[in-house]
Amino acid sequence: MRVAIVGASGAVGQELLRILAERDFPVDDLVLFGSARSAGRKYNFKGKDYEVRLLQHNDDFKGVDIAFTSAGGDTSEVFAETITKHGAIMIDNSSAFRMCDDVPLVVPEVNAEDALNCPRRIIANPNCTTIMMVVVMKPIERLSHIRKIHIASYQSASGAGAAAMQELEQQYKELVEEGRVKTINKFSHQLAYNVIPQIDKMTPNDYTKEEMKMFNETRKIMHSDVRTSATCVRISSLRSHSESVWFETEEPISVESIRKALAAAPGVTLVDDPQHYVYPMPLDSAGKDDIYVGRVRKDLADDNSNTLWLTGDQIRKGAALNAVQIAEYLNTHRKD
Ligand code: 2RA
Repeated sequence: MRVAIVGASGAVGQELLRILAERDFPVDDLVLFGSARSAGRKYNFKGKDYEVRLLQHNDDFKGVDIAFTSAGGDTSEVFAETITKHGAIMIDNSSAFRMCDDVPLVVPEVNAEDALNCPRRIIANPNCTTIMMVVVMKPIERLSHIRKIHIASYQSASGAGAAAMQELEQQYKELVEEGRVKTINKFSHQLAYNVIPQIDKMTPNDYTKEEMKMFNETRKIMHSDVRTSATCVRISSLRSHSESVWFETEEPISVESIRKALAAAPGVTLVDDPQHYVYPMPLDSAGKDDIYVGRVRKDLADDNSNTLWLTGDQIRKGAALNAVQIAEYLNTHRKD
């Protein structure tokens, strides 16, 4: 396969290179694209160096089978036609097309077959917090329909990209060396020693875009009428997002049945021995593929609800790994 990565220098682009190599995805040829800032840089893939080309409106995508795009929604919108016009399938990590009726929104553990119906040759990769949650909610949905989900998220700097991770490290350095933070560019406030209860822009209903993504994307991926209400929060961990999730099912379900379903679910690792202080934390899930789940218990406020804690690597399953899994599914199931 001829594979392209748009946004090759970013945190997700770099993770895509690692994951394609690790999983031995059948790459016969690789083409890397980036902005004027990253054009000319070289990255190694399986022992060979590849130079980043400037993304332009030309025929550079001729012969490309799969194009992973992770350079922001504006770039995806502007270049979608250029990328797909010669037949490439674009697996897009941005939010540009996620809610379009003619673009499938796919998490392979949940709705892999939706990827086969992509008339625009675009498949959208969902938002990271949504991906992590639906991987865990799907096995529970099979026990009893989930009617409502409440979430508080704990999102690492990695969600805002490689430069934001560097900014967090810089803020801690400035605190140690100079006693105050001077660098605040990527976040709207100081993040070091702080939590920021806003991710992405505010919308007119006073929920953020990140929170509305959790509401809308969950329904589309799970083909469900579930209502999700989230408060998304940036915390000062570097990598891996976590979520506290309360979910109400149509029928009451036991903690034991949830644990059993999660232990058997693809992409999920159950780490749940609270009496011995065993539960998953972002430091444990960083660099790993699965979503880690613990603290499964009854919701004390509602007999039909249970609650759990999950954590997963936002750059891997929350972005690059999910995109590569979609490509793997297409590779084995798509006819043309
Ligand atoms: C964040 N969810 O953590 C976003 C990234 N897609 O900022």
